[in-house]
Amino acid sequence: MVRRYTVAVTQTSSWIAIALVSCWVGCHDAPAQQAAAARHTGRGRIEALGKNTVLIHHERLEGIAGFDGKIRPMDSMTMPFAPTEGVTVSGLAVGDAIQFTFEVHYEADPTLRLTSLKKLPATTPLELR
Ligand SMILES: [Cu+2]
Repeated sequence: MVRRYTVAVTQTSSWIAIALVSCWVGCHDAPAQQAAAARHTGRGRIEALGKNTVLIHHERLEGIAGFDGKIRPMDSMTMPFAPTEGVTVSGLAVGDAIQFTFEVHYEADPTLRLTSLKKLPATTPLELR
């Protein structure tokens, strides 16, 4: 009787442990994916225009979620972005100053997706490093 009780408690503990681990993994995935889909705004200069890519030398960006879900700034650098449906690069050229919005999707390809592109006046001062 005592032995049967012990077995039952042990099994229950195992199920609770499995449930806790599942929750821990699940709870840690959820915020990272939410942060990944966040929309950001940046400014920069077009370095290259490809069929499915816009290479942008961007200014420092604030509040970008990393792979680990942690929010931190991203220094000025050059990165490739993929324009999403409806975002056109016609009328834009290499060297143009632009303002753009984008989303980061670590779980999918392409990771960096341009959701809007706007040409800025050529005289716009940009802080590029
Ligand atoms: Cu970057």
